[in-house]
Amino acid sequence: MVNKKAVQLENFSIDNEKTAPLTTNQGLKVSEDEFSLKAGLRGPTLIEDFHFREKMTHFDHERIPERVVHARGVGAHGIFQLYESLVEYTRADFLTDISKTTPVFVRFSTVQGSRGSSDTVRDVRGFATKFYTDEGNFDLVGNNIPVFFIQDAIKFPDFVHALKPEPHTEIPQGASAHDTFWDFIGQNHESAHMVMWAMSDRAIPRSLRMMEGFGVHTFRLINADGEAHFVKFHWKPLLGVHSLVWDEAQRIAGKNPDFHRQDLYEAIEKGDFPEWELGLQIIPEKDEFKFDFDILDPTKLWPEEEVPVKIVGKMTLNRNVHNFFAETEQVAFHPGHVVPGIDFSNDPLLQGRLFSYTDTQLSRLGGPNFHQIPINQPVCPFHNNQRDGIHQMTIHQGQTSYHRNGLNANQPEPEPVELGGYESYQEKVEGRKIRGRSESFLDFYSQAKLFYNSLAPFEQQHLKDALSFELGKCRSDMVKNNAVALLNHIDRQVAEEVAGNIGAELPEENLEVKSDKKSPALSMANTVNQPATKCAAILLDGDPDDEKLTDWIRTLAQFNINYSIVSKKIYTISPVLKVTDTFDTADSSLFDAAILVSTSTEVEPSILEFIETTFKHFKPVGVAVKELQALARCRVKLDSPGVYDLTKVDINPFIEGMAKGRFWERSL
Ligand code: HDD
Repeated sequence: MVNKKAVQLENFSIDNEKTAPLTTNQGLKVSEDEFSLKAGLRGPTLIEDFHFREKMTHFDHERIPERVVHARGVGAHGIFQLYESLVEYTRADFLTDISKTTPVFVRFSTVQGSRGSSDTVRDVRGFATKFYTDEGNFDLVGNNIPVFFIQDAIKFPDFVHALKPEPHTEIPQGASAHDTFWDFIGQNHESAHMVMWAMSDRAIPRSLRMMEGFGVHTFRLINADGEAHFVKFHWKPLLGVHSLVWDEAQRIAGKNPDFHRQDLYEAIEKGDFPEWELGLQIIPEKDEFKFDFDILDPTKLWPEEEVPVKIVGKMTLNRNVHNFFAETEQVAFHPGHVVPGIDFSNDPLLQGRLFSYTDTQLSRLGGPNFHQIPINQPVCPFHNNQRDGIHQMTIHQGQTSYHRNGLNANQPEPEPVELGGYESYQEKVEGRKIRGRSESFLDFYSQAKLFYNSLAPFEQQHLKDALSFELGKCRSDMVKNNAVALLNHIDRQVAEEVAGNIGAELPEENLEVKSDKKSPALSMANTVNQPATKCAAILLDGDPDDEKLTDWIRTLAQFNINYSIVSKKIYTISPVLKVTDTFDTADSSLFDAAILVSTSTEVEPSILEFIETTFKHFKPVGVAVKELQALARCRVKLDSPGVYDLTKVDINPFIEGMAKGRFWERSL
């Protein structure tokens, strides 16, 4: 199957690894690139040194402004394949023609930190997908959390100013644990639902490959007869939804700040292509007012038990970028990039986004021609009368650049709707000009409670710990008290525990919203568990039994589990067994499980620490020690859940443990 986007990008690619003479940008062959042109070997550099000046000027201007939010990210190419035609709902060809394979580009991101911040910080993750369809680009610019902090886009600059590092110190980087963020939350109770998600384990994903994605807003699908349905878009990862634990996430932020981007890159290079199914929640127009929330409110989700997710296709990320800047940094998403058959709703957050995204590219990418940058070009032809501007790449031929024209038979001409021209949905709209919030948007707490109720006990505990951590980092008593006052509307017990932990006042009156409603789909405890593509550390202390080790490694490979052999020094044990990491370069936080193989009578402290933190982070531990007394000083006990004595059992139970992932029962 030809990938139209890959073919198009090839036309813009240059393989610099091929032998070619070094030239200036004017094509002049350069004979010397190490020494500037000087007046005498020890003399000053001459201004006529055009080669030096060109090289230096280009370098001086290599950086562009980072994204005002979502600055740190990583991207990959892939394809989208539809399972069944959605012709009943939409006329979009990539959602109706199952013979089509649509190229996609996805960029994942964190929100708060700058380009150089760490991957594993507590934050919402951006999940932006560009579908290069035959009818133009469709961008699904979503997050890994299905709701948002605010209801109206006019508050976005305020929210982001509060979230970002504080203006007087530029602290903290890649963190929301600070006064201005929590001040905003305490003052804006519409954030109640989202902040519960942001404090949950969803905000510290194990891998970008193991996150859900959500379009968040309600959009519209329009079919060929002009009928509309409301829709929410979901991405469901085939590997399941998994998270890190907070202590682990913080360690990784130091041990490997590139943990997520490296994981994505390596998985794709290895052929473990990440996959997500596209799911749609669909509500007929006539049911718009049937729910106990307003479907236009972006702080509300549609419980999957009430509005099932219809799985309609699959996205596979199968190619890394050739050049990070050209592709990942220059890609420009916009929720307003839609195709015929997809339209907006009146969600006031979405409406505001429709302005912001093109606007921001003007300063980030330097002008109005950013759509001509290869990664942003559609794969279908594009013609109009827009002209000139900074970095115009196209040579538009001809005399006319206006509509209507007689000189060029009115070309390019608008296309009738029946032939694929876009038509906005003809919604009837009437109203007075007013700044205000619909009363139907005023229930801030019910779904925050629904989310909390739906979590497994260990997830609830993590959420309370996260709140206590974040608010514990705040310095203002007013900020802490206000945050607890917000929690008091959601869950009294949460408010009480957090207030106790951070020394804040618990309001006298219990204002918690009364509801036992749960949505099991919201808990990560109900996700898919499998061992594939996870990574085990095999820790060697002394000379191993080569045969057994080779056998284990073969079995791990059968389950597509990655591994790394870690020892004091890097060396080759046998043609198939190589130590690739030392106890200095590896850390338990970077692996999903560990096996200790020891022939010593006393295991070294650094190795014990490795095993103990693996255990502390609830991960499976395999132990194959010659002398049990070697473990005397180790806090990992062989009878604990998820600990396997590999001198007694074979590796399979350990692999089942890796599939399960975490043994939360250790903490309860
Ligand atoms: Fe946004 C970037 C997702 C609300 C304004 N946003 C950006 C990116 C993602 C989102 C994933 C990074 C795209 C990339 O990888 O290049 N944003 C969301 C979601 C929102 C949301 C899911 C709520 C449902 N955003 C939102 C609002 C506004 C913006 C309300 C302003 C009115 N967002 C921007 C922006 C960014 C951006 C300033 C920064 C860089 C960019 O657009 O290209 O325009």
